[in-house]
Amino acid sequence: MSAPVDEDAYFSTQPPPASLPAQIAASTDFVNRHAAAGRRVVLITSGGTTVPLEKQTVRFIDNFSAGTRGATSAEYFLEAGYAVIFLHREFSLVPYARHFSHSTTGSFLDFLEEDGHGNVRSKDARMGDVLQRYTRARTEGTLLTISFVTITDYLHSLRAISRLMAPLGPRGLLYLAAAVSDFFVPESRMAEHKIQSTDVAMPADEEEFDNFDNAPRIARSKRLVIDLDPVPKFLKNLVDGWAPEGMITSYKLETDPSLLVHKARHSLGRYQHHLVIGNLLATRKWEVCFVSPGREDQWLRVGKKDGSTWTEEQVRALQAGRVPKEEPSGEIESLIIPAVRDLHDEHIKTSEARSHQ
Ligand code: PAZ
Repeated sequence: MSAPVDEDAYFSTQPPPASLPAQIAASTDFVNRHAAAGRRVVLITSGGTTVPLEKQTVRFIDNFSAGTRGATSAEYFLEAGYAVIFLHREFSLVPYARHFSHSTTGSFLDFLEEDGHGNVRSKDARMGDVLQRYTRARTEGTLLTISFVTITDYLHSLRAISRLMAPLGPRGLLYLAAAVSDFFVPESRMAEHKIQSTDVAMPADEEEFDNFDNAPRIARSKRLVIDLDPVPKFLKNLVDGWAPEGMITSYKLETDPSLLVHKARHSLGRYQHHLVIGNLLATRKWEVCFVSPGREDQWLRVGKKDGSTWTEEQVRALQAGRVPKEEPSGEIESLIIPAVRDLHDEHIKTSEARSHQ
């Protein structure tokens, strides 16, 4: 079993986001209010973290995640009676608005029409229902959205908010769906200014040696070699110290089907948390695998849009990571969230029984 990572070494050298005090104030109020009402609270992480290459950041490394899993899950958790802290990558998908934002073929304005007198109404039948659900979450104060950009912002916010969830005891749930960078450039090695691609601004006698021509009349491009450190694995700290009573669910993403379940089990063994949801990049909207201690692995698979059942051959193809021709009949989060909720019920029962012994 792995020992928790030394937090101080990381958090004292990587500066927190400027908004952290405001995030803490808003989350404290949110958690205390819902804890007093006996409501469950889920902290959802969503979207990808960036790895800046410069302090005054012009360039950064990013990943594919649009935040679909996190934003969709948030809606189902709200429907299931949870209050939701939605810690997401700035400008990634957010609950409710996700249905109309981020279109690759147009704009959210395409969902609206105007009658010639400045009055606007929706052209899309779903908008009324989505707006109602959004308004309910706003009115009841059950959705708090907080954003991050970099891997360091993310880790500072995750640590601060999960520590604040203590008053919830086992009624707190962490649902870690963000695609978190595994590598980063430590602050101490990060360039202050935009990394230059040529030496054009340098005095002639300071120009670097160029292995094609050591006296170029026109400055030529340089290669950029990036040296990244591994991001410390803080999940054990989360389990043991930051949110020890809450239920902790993490996602595991792979692209190689032969690794998925093995890596999910490994993660569970290493961090001793409660649930790992495995998914393959190509098929993540069709199926996921629940891996939890003392239970058989459970595959959840969404139906097909045409209503027919999956054949054995189609299931094998899915599990081999091949994108099916069939559209999913709905959102797989509609299966995932009730199943997580069932495990959370058990977690609460077990914790309460233990505390009465
Ligand atoms: O954001 P998205 O819906 O495009 O992707 C979701 C996901 C694949 C990032 C998520 O389901 C997941 O697996 N998160 C954990 C990634 C990881 O293993 O670090």
